Amino acid sequence: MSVVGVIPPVKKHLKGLNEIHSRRNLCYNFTRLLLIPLLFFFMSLAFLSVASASDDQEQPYISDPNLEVEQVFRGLHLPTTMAFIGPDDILVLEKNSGTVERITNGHKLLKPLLDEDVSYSDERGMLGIAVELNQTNNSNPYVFLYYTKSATNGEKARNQLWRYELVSDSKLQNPKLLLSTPATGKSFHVGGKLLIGPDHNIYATVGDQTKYKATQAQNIKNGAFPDTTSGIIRITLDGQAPPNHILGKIYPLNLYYAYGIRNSFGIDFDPITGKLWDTEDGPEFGDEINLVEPGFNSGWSRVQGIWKPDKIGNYDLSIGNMKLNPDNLVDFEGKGKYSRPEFTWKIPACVSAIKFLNSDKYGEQYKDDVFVGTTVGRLYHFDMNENRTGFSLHNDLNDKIADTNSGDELDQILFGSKFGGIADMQVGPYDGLLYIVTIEGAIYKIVPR
Ligand SMILES: [Ca+2]
Ligand SMILES: [Ca+2]
Ligand SMILES: [Ca+2]
Repeated sequence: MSVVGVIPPVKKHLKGLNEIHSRRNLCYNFTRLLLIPLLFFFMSLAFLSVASASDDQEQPYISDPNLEVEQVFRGLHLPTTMAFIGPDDILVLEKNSGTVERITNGHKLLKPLLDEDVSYSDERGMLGIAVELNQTNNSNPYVFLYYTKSATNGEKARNQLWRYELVSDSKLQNPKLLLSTPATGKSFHVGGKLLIGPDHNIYATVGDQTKYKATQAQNIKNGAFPDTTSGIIRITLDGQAPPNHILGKIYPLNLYYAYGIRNSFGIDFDPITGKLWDTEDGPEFGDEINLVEPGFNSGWSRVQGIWKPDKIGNYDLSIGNMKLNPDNLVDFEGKGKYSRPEFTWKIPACVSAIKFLNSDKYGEQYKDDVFVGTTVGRLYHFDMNENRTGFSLHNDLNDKIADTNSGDELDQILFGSKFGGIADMQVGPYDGLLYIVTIEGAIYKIVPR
């Protein structure tokens, strides 16, 4: 999901325009999907259970015959992400409604836990959730939310991280603003995926917000000081900068865990090594999976995937030369370190969520493996290499590059398909199963047959 809002009108930019449209067509775009939930509502009247309709090619499926897809719920409106608060008890966000909904035992509560006034153009809206259940004695669980607060009398729209308390499993109260990032560019590449780390800090992805070549966090040496965009932000549960700053002392550079990121909808920690991984979306090329060490520089806007972006009009969108060791990057006095992706797609794969399966529910062969969802309905699976610094890949993928999107080349990592647009994935903390929420409004779980 990418794409600029302003399209250069001049004829010589037609190639760029076509590429913009091809990207739009390749990756689901929230704006295009406004009508789809309605469609699915009518379809859901016909299908009570997805799993039983296995002969229908448009139903989601897993290629391993020992596993199958079961529908948990259908009928959400543009959900973006979810979090468990108990067994069969899920909080899920609706992007445009600005609501936090609760699905308990396959039923949605009539009244949302929260209904915020959000700006929801394009990739803005109610975007991120993380839950910290185990607070100190007798205190309420924390629910963290990332959303685009609507413009109000004179105040511009802002992308904000808030902390709420979950009271009686039914209300979100005592809001505390932890972080406010400028919604300065266009309304794409907002990010907003949230995650609580093993260090009990909260991590948030914030894309470049389509404000190109603006800051040092986009590897522009004479650019503006980083402003919390184009990175992975790490902040304490009280909204403070963690004491062990990575890239510099000055706010908000002291919040950055990683930078050089164009657009990300997925982060997760390896349960074995405790290291962070992300997925990143390129423009017309170069979607990525990265091992994100502290101070990781992903290279944008100098490199995406392993290719240098070529200029079209004002925007670097089309694929340029291979750039394995990009030079002239911003390194914040040696503290930032570039590394190439552990996997990259030459043609957009439309990557979204990334999840480590920290359970043996599907057998030993999947335990602690990586799963990556896409907004075109594909689900990928990766075995880790021996020291878990990358993936175990063979044949055409030995070079860490998917040159095509064909099943032939991707066979070894293609795990499932036809999910619609995968918005988020979670491993159920109570049953160890992989749960998938789709842009079309369904929640699925993968179960052993
Ligand atoms: Ca990168
Ligand atoms: Ca495995
Ligand atoms: Ca290859």
